[in-house]
Amino acid sequence: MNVLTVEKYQNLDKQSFNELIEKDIPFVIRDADFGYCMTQWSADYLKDRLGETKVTVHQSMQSMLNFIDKNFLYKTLPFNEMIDKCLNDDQHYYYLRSIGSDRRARDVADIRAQFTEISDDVTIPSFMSICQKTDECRSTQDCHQTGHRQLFSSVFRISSKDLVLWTHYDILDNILVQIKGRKRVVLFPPDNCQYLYLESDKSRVIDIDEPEDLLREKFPLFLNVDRYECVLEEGESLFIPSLWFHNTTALEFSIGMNFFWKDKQLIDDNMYNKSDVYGNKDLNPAVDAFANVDKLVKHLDKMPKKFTDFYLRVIINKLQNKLN
Ligand SMILES: O=C(O)CCC(=O)C(=O)O
Repeated sequence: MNVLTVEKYQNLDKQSFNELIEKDIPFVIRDADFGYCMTQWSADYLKDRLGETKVTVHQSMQSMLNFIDKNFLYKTLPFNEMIDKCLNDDQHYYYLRSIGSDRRARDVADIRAQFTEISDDVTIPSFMSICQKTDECRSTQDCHQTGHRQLFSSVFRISSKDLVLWTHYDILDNILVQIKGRKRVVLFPPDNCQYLYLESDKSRVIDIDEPEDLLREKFPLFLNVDRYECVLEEGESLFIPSLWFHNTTALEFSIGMNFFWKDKQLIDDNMYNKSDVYGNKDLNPAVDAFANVDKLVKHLDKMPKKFTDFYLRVIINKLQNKLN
């Protein structure tokens, strides 16, 4: 396992930020100013402002959320109660990932629209060139001209101390802002996907810190990963490029948020799934390709094993050549 450090920067301007984004490698910004929230948000402040606002959270008896065993339930409760439970419930762990008000209407998470009492606390720093409702742009075309990034969603993330969120990828670039508490983030590059035992967008390797001998038994390929690590301190923000796998551990009670944006070329080329409210549905051509792989396997299975294996090898070789 190759362990690498995520670089940290400060005093970024538009140009240096864009240059770093272009590299498509995660990096941390030490001093990005997202407004009043950076200094004012605390458990008490949010309880006071958001009081009875209902939120739906993951609740689990185990700190490591496991999407295979489904070791969690969804609970809807008032915001102030959720915060108290995060801090004081020693039987359970809680995780809030805010969502849109109406998922059937394809409503995406928008922290400032869904939590209006705190909407003025959040401003996206201008060096990120993320298009805001207050900006003049009326269309993607306008954003092309202004060089704006297209904001897709903004998500509230609150978790109990020690909560671990499973390794997954998103198809959008995002900035994860850590406001209260420290958080460890481990990332794996997209070309490590063959080592991660994927099930859709998530890795079946739930405990990425298991001792090596156990990993060797259960997930031997996982030992080949390049593991990029950082601890996000309060006030730091992490750029997570699309398709980079990430796994987070709240080292303390944690308050944060993140901003996902869409790639303009992919919007223009109609690549995004229109019903995606989380930013984790694969691009349209990838979905078609997966369906064709299923068909391909069906065709191959019609033949005797000797022929199936032969043609499978020929096809794998053809695909492998495409990668090189
Ligand atoms: O830290 C978290 O709560 C998860 C963050 C995450 O998955 C993301 O920013 O895409």
